[in-house]
Amino acid sequence: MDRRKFLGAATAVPLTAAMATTARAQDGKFTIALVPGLTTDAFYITMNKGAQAAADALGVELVFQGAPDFNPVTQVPVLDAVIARSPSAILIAPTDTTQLVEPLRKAHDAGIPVITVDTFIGSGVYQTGAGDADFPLSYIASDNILGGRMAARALATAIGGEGKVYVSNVKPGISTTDQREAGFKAEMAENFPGVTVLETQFNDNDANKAASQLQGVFARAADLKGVFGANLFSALGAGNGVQQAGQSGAIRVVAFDAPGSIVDNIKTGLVDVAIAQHPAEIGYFGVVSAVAHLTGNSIPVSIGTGFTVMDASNIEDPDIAKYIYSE
Ligand code: T6T
Repeated sequence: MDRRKFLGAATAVPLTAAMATTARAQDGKFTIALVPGLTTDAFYITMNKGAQAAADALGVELVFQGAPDFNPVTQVPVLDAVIARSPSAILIAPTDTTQLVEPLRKAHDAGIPVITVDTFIGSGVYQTGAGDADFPLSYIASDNILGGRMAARALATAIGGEGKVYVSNVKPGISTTDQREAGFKAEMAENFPGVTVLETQFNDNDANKAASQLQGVFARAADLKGVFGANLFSALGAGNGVQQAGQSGAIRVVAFDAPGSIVDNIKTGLVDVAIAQHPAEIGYFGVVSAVAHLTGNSIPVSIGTGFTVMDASNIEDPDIAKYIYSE
């Protein structure tokens, strides 16, 4: 592998010895690795498409390599294998805020620039010189606190501002879904006093588990009014649980993420609202930022991408439907 001295001009971050080289493949192209939370999730498949579009436009090679489930235990060996191939830069959605810090430090210590996409490590505030997890160059993602607040407003409105709801979530320690739950609870506490938020149900990213948990919560609270599915699998499972309990339209569902299946559920009335992220933009800006850094430009320490709120009133609009995730 041909490594050349980094001779770039202005950079937003201090240039340390470890960061002072960039790697190009033998054909002279930069190689950028994208390590998703898991490979089979429509969210990351869509992110990869956006990343590939940027890679094509900029003439760099993109490698998409991840684990089959959303779990640090399976993600870390994939990351180790990626680091061993010395890519020019790594874009990664770390599956845990703390457990990915040391594995990613290996990349940083090897001089491979790290940018986190979707999820973050540590506090997600990078390049401050504080803490032990601020070495990634940039964090590119949705504003997940805001997304959780938007979900709370949608669910509170759907249930007329009164009644019991709960959050169907993945597991603690994931920056995105932790923040969505925090935003959801904060919004309910501040603005919807008539809404009671029951204990969160953690499903380990397993839609079947989320469906049985819905039925369990309903068995314990027959006056359950609504559920917020904090990511794709939580929302899909919660919706299925509502349907299996024969409560479609009675227990209201607000979904985070927008795969085709959730959109179908909007059309049947099972799901009220889906908050679509813009994963293709996250992937696109990830590659553009990596190349900008590799060619000597400064890059922002954080880039926020937007949301599209989908419901029965707008889902047929092509300007809305274009944000449905690719499968
Ligand atoms: O919601 C997305 C992503 O933002 C989150 O970090 C993990 O779950 C998804 O990939 C959806 O399954």
